Amino acid sequence: MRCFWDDRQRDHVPTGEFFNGAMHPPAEHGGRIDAILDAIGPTEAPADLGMQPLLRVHGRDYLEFLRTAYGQWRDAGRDGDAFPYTFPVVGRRHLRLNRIDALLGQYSFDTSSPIGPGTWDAAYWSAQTALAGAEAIAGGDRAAFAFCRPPGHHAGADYFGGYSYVNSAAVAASHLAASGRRVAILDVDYHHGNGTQDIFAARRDIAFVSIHADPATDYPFFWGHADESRGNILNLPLPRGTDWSGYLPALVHALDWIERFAADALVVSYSADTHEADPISHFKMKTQDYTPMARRIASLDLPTLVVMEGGYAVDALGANVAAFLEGF
Ligand code: SP5
Ligand code: ZN
Repeated sequence: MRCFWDDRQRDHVPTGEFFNGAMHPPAEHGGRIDAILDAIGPTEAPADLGMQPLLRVHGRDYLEFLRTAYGQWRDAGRDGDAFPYTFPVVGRRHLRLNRIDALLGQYSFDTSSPIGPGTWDAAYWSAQTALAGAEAIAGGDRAAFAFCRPPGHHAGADYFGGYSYVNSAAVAASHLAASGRRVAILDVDYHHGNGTQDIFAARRDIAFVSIHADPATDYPFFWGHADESRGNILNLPLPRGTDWSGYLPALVHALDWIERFAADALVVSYSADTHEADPISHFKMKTQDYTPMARRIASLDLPTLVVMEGGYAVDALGANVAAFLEGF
């Protein structure tokens, strides 16, 4: 299987994240990178397809904000990473605001996703990496792996959050759909892929199914409930403590639903944060479970792009990714 990676994805170097009333070391840190690269063998660098494929998913003003946010933060006299602190919960109407703190809140939904000097470049090349994988399966490959980092599935059309800035899986899916394919997205990250769901909520040619921790107990809390399912959206929340025996029936349900959608291509938002050792998550998957999981997905017999999302148990991360890719 061809694997894609761009070294500019190293340029996102978060210094901390805020939750539970305190700053913590970032779960999504650069140590994840070599753990995965060492386990998957040679990678190819993506071509640069430019901004147009990103603009199918994200607003121009949002991308321009992301590109310039850190510079504006520095110009405002701030040190360290940029963080939001005030959010427009009353309504996200389109106000033309200038102050960087207003913009950070307008274009985000949490305080765990810092913007540093290299965040834009890393997120841009993460999307290009996903596009390179999409091109590989469009060209006839049965499966490809896009090692995207930072992750993307929490980023919406005009917001960042959940360590996500540009929604690489969504960019790849809409790129595949632009040439007439029906595309299914299967999101197996521990956390609900709220950004991807929001981006494609009004689409008929792109379906989104997510298996994740019940948002009644876990981040991102406000999305991912079963009753959001409709038409092209299926949410399958599972309780904390779920292991492979509890996960499999949900996966079978998801795969049956994808078959009924009659997709031409599949994008998998893959994460290893369902692993039992994950420091911020509460499922009980074991490394050896990821191979049968992938085999089940491969049994759909669709051209499949695997996009890397989360996974924070660095000591197990390489083995978990390799076990998953082994199933294709
Ligand atoms: C891509 C992805 O997996 N994003 C996840 C973002 C989760 N951020 C919320 C962090 C809150 C973690 N609380 C953990 C408590 C650990 N004791
Ligand atoms: Zn996650």
